[in-house]
Amino acid sequence: MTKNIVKTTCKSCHGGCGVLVTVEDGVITHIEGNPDTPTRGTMCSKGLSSIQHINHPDRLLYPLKRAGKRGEGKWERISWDKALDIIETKMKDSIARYGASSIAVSQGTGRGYNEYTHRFARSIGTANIITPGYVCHSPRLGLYGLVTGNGRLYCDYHGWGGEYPKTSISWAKQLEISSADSEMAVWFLESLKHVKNLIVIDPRETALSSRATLWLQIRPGTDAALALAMINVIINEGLWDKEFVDKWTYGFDKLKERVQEYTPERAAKITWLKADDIVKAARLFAIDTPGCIQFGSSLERQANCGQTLRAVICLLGVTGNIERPGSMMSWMPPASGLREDFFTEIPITDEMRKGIVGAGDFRMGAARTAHSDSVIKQLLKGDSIIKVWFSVGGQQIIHLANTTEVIKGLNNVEFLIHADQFMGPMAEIADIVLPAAHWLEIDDIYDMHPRFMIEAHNKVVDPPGEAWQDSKIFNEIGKRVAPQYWFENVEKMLDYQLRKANITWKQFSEMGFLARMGKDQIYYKYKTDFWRKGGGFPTPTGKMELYSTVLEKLGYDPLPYFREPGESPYSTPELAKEYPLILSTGYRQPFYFLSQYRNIPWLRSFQQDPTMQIHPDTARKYGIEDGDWAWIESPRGKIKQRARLFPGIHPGVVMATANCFYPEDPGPLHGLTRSNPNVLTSNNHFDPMYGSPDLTALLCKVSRAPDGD
Ligand SMILES: Nc1nc2c(c(=O)[nH]1)N[C@H]1C(S)=C(S)[C@@H](COP(=O)(O)OP(=O)(O)OC[C@H]3O[C@@H](n4cnc5c(=O)[nH]c(N)nc54)[C@H](O)[C@@H]3O)O[C@H]1N2
Ligand SMILES: Nc1nc2c(c(=O)[nH]1)N[C@H]1C(S)=C(S)[C@@H](COP(=O)(O)OP(=O)(O)OC[C@H]3O[C@@H](n4cnc5c(=O)[nH]c(N)nc54)[C@H](O)[C@@H]3O)O[C@H]1N2
Ligand code: SF4
Ligand SMILES: [Mo]
Repeated sequence: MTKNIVKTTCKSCHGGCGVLVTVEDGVITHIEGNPDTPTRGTMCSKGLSSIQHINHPDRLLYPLKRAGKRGEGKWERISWDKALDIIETKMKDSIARYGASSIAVSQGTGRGYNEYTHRFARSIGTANIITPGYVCHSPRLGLYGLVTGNGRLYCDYHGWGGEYPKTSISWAKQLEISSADSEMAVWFLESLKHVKNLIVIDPRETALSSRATLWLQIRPGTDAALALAMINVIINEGLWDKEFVDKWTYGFDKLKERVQEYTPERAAKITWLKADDIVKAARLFAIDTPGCIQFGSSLERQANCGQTLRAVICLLGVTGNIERPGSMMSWMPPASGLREDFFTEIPITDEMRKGIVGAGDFRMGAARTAHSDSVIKQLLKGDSIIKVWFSVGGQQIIHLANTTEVIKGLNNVEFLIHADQFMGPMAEIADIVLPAAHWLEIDDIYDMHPRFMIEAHNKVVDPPGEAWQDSKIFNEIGKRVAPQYWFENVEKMLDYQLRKANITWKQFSEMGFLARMGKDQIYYKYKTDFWRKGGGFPTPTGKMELYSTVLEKLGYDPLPYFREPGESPYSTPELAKEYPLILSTGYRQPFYFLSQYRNIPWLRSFQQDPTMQIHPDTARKYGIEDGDWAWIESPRGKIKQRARLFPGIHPGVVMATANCFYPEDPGPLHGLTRSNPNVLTSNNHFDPMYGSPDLTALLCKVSRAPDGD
């Protein structure tokens, strides 16, 4: 018997935990965390269940071509050569007839192959890249960039600069579960040992709120009002960081004027919080510095997301919590440089920009990518710019707002190619399905961390059947459609991405990860020549722009403000009479990753059905008991989830599990419309900058759903 242990990196979520995999006679028999990596040997149930995942009987094994009507479930097995021939012909034909913008390239949440998605699109001449970024992480990056000139701000909870955060705010975030958006549960939880004040801002009690100094049970969608009121208190009580503000910020006086209307008392009415608690939170954050804020993506799933994030970033500015040990940092990348270079080296031309769907309406997000909901609206109307849609991972059919319209729209796509590991709803409606490999089956570079680290996925076993890793799929199609940008093989492509670090893929694979940590990071960059000679931020004014000259030029309000969600008891009081409860949907489950893993028996055993959290008093009012199926209805439709009576949720709010379907149900939809809250969400009101829809703050009503109804 041969037995060996392979070091690799998990990407069953965004976390990137270092992993040790035991292989006996070519078969994986055990997976555990690798203590000699930055994640220190920690892993969660999702990563640990990967043996069930890779050996799953439903894995896609071969390229498939649709044989019946769209969605009928009839498939013909074809060779990779044939699949590539068809895709090449379709893409070239579409480019010749309609221009390259007629091709969309999409993915779901970050899965480590983001760089390939973007490079592929740009290489063939389209910027119609469809990703969930506009409700997840991208607005944050865009606005950090706008205000500080540097697009990446993350918490310094490592103590590398000699200090830990004294006040830590978990704002619309469940980092302990999500390891989300380039921040990691393991480091965050460790930093709590050093934290004096933990502030949790969440409409629900979470694992952290019970140990928090202060838990602000906010009304969903009103975070901007809270942030502006906190700034109001900090300024009016003279608690701001005078040295930082005077020397390094722009527009303080205008911000001071703006926040006067957001008194704690007014904000309390908007947010359903106590004015005293708002004052207390402001004082803690301003006095007990350094402080940092974990930004959760629920802040981005709001139709006021741009100004909400602006307000929270200004809160960091007035308290001087930028670039200081224990505050928010823009990390220096490892020696390989930023991995984005792999796609930014191919510029977006004016012609590509002109072809971006939604660019005219949402200028902030649409500089580089398409606006998903506008794509759907065009498809519905039948005047779609997009003819060929190349989808690699991602379930737009599940994750976009207003499922009824999304299903109709997607069925109007002329030609849809989908690469996945399983025959989920997106694959079911495709014309060509390509089988993709799992992270245990690939050689690749991974970089979901706060950009100070890249890690190696080392292939442990071969993919099943004829599945290919995503990078190979991109490379092989790329070679046919835009050969000048693609590589002889995947190894050469990986070598190319590592060239600045002066190492080859083989060397990197041995190293396991490459990081710039501890003393190698530079704090207070704005006090040095790092961004600007003589110091300053890389913004037009050289300062951190509390008043944004960039937004002003683009025609947006340069100062942050609060705006009611598109549907709420205050913005649509008539509607609220019929739909009296607030529906929120940002409720990540520890055992699932978005719509993934409901087909993994061990993970499914922890939670059979999607659940909605509801306050016991509210449930009683509607005759709902714990464990009952309950209807949740909005003006768009109705779904069922199992009720979880939970005293920790605000009585006026229900929280539904998002991104769900039932893999075991028949295709093409696999029960997608039964419980997925996007049946209820609206694609009619958007953030003016990024086009983000309200997914966390809508109106609904609930009732008991008799079993089997
Ligand atoms: N109402 C509501 N809607 C939401 C959200 C919400 O909170 N509420 N959240 C939003 C957010 S933040 C996001 S990011 C989106 C997420 O939405 P998606 O990222 O689209 O999430 P999934 O539904 O998990 O779809 C991922 C698909 O990719 C496949 N896959 C996984 N790994 C790989 C791989 O390595 N290669 C390939 N080729 N395929 C792979 C999986 O099998 C699955 O079919 O949903 C958004 N929609
Ligand atoms: N296990 C697991 N991990 C995941 C995922 C998963 O599905 N499962 N998904 C991944 C993805 S794509 C993402 S984007 C991240 C998201 O992960 P996070 O950014 O951590 O955010 P969420 O879990 O979506 O929501 C966090 C909290 O926001 C609260 N919330 C809802 N609405 C509001 C609001 O309007 N205001 C405030 N202040 N709070 C609100 C919710 O109650 C919830 O507790 O997680 C990633 N990690
Ligand atoms: S936290 Fe994420 S990366 Fe780590 S083991 Fe779990 S799924 Fe894998
Ligand atoms: Mo996300």
